Amino acid sequence: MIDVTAIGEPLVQFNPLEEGPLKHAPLYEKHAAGSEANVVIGVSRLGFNTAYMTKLGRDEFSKFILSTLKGEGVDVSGIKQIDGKNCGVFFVQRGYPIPGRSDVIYYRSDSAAKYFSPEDLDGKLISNSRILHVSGITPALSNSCREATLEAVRIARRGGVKISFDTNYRRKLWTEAEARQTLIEISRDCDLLLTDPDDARILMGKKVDEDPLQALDELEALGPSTIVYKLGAARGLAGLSNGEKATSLPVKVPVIDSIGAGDAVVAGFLAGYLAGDSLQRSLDIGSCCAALTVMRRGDFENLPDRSDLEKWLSAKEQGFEVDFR
Ligand code: KDG
Repeated sequence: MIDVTAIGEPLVQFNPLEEGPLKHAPLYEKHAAGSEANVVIGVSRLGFNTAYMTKLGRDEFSKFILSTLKGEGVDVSGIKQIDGKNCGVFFVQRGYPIPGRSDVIYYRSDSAAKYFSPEDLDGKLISNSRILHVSGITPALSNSCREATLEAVRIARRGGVKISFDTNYRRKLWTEAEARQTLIEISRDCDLLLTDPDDARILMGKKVDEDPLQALDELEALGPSTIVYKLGAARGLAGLSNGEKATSLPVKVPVIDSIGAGDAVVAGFLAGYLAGDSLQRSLDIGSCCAALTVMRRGDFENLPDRSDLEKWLSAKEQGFEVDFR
């Protein structure tokens, strides 16, 4: 049995060693990335079985992505490699023009993953999973990716597989008007909705309540029984599960690269959910994963294993005044 199967587009990330405009960045680090790949890697590190479905090419970057996923223990039997297309790439611009914020510049418009279609879905893999995880990025890539995402959700529904959906609206891929219907459709079908105030506005067609606990009530009307509301580095997380609500305050950490924080929240929360942890603990795990991720370049490298997670959670309880020697 697989705990979490995800579909999405893995990407190679180039992250400059220095902050500032990319035009003046001479040196870059190469990382594997992509929202849903980050999530399965995070869940896998916390001790669960994961699988990933996508299309890659046969280029060196596709080989790099494959070996990274395998190395992190992710089942890659649902990944197809095709001729003539390459793995997508993106660059991160850090700390400019807004200090502490990162931006992404994509080179992915004809990537192999864009050609993923419903025929590429491994229905058995989905039905054999406890959770199917999808995000709002995949349906934005192409019509066939949109169809594949919706079909994966239907397969999961039929098989009683829980659906986790991170709205992840990416304005560089589609307009709000294009995204809205699809995001609403998946939100109505999902069991776990992971979103933030900007995406919630798209879903609800209006600004949601400033008070996160009220906003959760508005979002619950869409249908999901569990919601994680990502409020950013200053406000942390709020969540709802079967009528119960909780919040998790963020820990202030030095931010090197904010990209990947949202996926880290999803990975941590899903790990808590799968373990049957309380809503509070699941949110706290998500919050820990996000804090660790932003402290270095790359989306998932800093995600914890079980033992580092427990160290963090106990240190947090003691106000970080703890000596592990
Ligand atoms: O959440 C991090 C992702 O944004 C990054 O890895 C790139 O998947 C990506 C995307 O489509 O923006």
